[in-house]
Amino acid sequence: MPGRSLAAEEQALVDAILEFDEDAVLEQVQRLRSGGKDPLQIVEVARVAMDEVGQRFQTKQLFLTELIMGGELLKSTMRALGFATGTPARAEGAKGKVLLGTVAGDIHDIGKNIVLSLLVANGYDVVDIGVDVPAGRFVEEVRRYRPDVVGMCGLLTVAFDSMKATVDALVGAGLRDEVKVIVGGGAVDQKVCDYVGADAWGPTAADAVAICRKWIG
Ligand code: B12
Repeated sequence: MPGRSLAAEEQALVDAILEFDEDAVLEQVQRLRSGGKDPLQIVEVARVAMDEVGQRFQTKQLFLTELIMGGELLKSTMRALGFATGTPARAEGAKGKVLLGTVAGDIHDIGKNIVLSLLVANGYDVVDIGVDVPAGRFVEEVRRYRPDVVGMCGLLTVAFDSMKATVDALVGAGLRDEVKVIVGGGAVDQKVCDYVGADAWGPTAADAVAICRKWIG
């Protein structure tokens, strides 16, 4: 949540996550909800904490077990907020069709599942093809499902090459002109978007919906 400092209740949620205290996390989430805070804003507060967990992991102040605990804690938070946490999922919606997956080599899916929940809530027909999805599988699913939009998620640096490989595979299969491609997750930015050859990227799940809305109504 760049550009603004956190309110006391938001900071309390960040602190509870950094202490890996699930009861306190759920209590703070409840408190923020009762105070009228939007679930998506709460996700972005939780993201501040997860960025810190990631930093501490990188600098070896935390270990893999704690990274896993952080992930589980975040999943409980998402469940408490009413977002989907499982894969794969299919929802029938009246608007356009979106194919969503985390690219090859990457299993991070918490953010992807928020994007999924939000698209479904906004009336889109979404097929979630899960995590660690090879380029060829994206191509197969585009052929089968004929989506308007392909959404790729990836948090690892190596995921950027997988995203590029997926776009290249769509070009190779003659399908690139039939779909719009959007990328997101963690460190994805405009540079990554250009590198992989996507049409757009979004910093948050809400952006994913806004961009799909612009493209397919
Ligand atoms: C939780 C976590 C895990 C969990 C994941 C659980 C799960 N089911 O997803 C576990 C423990 C499994 C894990 C494993 C690993 N992780 Co990890 N992980 C994280 C952590 C702390 C949080 C990620 C997260 O869920 N954030 C919260 C969600 C809500 O944010 P988000 O995904 O960015 O999604 C938001 C937006 O980006 C957007 N969005 C998401 N997807 C999409 C898609 C589209 C199309 C759009 C438009 C928008 C969009 O919407 C969301 C809401 O706004 C990050 C740190 C970080 N800064 O992200 C490290 C991090 C991503 N992990 C990292 C690493 C190194 C690993 C491991 C390699 C560790 C290891 N040694 O095994 C493995 C990799 C496994 C693999 N092959 O993928 C590094 C990656 C470094 C790099 N540059 O490559 C990070 C950055 C930590 C760090 N600083 O070192 N990890």
